[in-house]
This record gives sequence, C-alpha cells and structure tokens, in this order.
Amino acid sequence: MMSMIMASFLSAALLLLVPGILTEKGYGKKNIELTIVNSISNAPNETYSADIVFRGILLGAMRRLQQTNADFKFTYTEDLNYGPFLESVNGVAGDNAEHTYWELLVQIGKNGSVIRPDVGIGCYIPEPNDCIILNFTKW
Ligand code: B12
Repeated sequence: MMSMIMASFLSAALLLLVPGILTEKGYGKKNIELTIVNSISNAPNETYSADIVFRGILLGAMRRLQQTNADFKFTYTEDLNYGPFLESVNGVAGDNAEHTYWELLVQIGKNGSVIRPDVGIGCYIPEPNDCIILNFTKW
C-alpha cells in the first residue's frame, strides 16, 4: 500500500517536472546574428542569421551556418592551449606578416554595447539576440 502511494506520488511529481525541464530557458534552437566586417578593405558588411542551441558554443553555430549557407565559409587552426583560432572568413585570411587577424566582438542584444570577449570562437557561448561581429583588423 505504502509503495503504491509512493509510486503515484512520484509519477505525479514527474508529470509536473518534465514540462518544466523541457522548457527550461528555451529548450531548442534560438537565433543569433553574425555580421562580417572588414575594417581594412572597408568592403560592405555581410549579415547572416544563425541557429544556436541552448548554451551552445559560437563555433557550433558557425559550423551549422557553413553547412546550410553556401555564402558563408570559414577556417580555423587548432591552438594547443586555447583551441580554435579563427583564421579566415569568406576567403579573407589573417596574416602574421601583415599583422592582420579576425577579431571577435559581440554586440549585446539589439542596440547594446559592443564587448570584446576574452575567449575565442570555441569557448564563447552566445545569448539569443546577441549580434556576433567578426571584424577583420590589425593588431
Ligand atoms: C598576442 C596575442 C594575440 C595576437 C596574436 C598574434 C601573433 N601572431 O602574435 C592576436 C591579436 C591575433 C590575438 C587575437 C585574439 N586573442 Co589573443 N593574445 C595574445 C597574447 C597577448 C600573447 C600571445 C603570445 O604571443 N604568446 C607567446 C607565444 C610564444 O606563444 P604562442 O602559443 O605561440 O602564442 C600564440 C597563441 O597565443 C595564439 N593566440 C593568441 N590569441 C589567441 C586566442 C585564441 C582564442 C586562440 C585559439 C589562439 C590565440 O597566437 C599566438 C601567436 O601565434 C595573449 C595573452 C598572453 N599574455 O599570453 C592573448 C590571448 C591568448 N588571446 C586571447 C583572446 C581571447 C584573443 C581573441 C579571441 C580576442 C578577440 N575577442 O578577438 C583573438 C583571437 C580571435 C581569433 N581569430 O580566433 C586570450 C585567450 C583566452 C582563452 N582562454 O581563450 C588571451 C589569453 C588574452 C586574454 N584575454 O586573457 N591575440
């Protein structure tokens, strides 16, 4: 008898919890914006929309965008200590001799301030509505 009461109590608790877990902070895909800026050639900016999963890394969103949109291509190298280093975007590559590189910037929300994350594309976790800016520039 006691175990039957316990079992029905547990299943009732589960029924209450499961929808909560599934909807926790946006289960499923959200959207971020990705803007490509070339501060050296001043070529026109390009903007893409990319899917991001809950707490997913920027690199994941960039890979999915590359798979689904033929206009967006990027390459990266693997750094022993810090992971993926963004090397080129749409055929434009950073160059050590010319001191050029792709800088990662993020505009927080629409019309928000622009920050320069202290991690790269493999560690940065965008929030929905963030606008990721890949800025080709000099160091
Ligand atoms: C110089 C430097 C750069 C230069 C490197 C150019 C060059 N060829 O010298 C430039 C300006 C390109 C750079 C860029 C970035 N950097 Co930097 N950089 C440094 C710094 C000050 C020194 C690195 C160094 O010369 N070490 C000595 C040499 C002998 O060792 P090395 O292993 O060969 O160094 C290489 C790596 O460090 C690599 N590298 C440099 N930065 C980054 C960042 C990432 C994410 C990766 C994968 C590799 C990498 O480039 C170096 C030269 O090849 C360090 C801080 C420090 N004091 O260590 C930060 C540091 C490594 N960078 C950092 C960051 C965050 C970035 C950026 C993501 C910043 C941004 N928001 O755009 C970008 C990378 C964007 C991309 N394209 O992926 C962080 C990494 C932290 C982390 N856990 O991810 C550090 C630790 C500084 C910090 N904020 O704390 N960086």
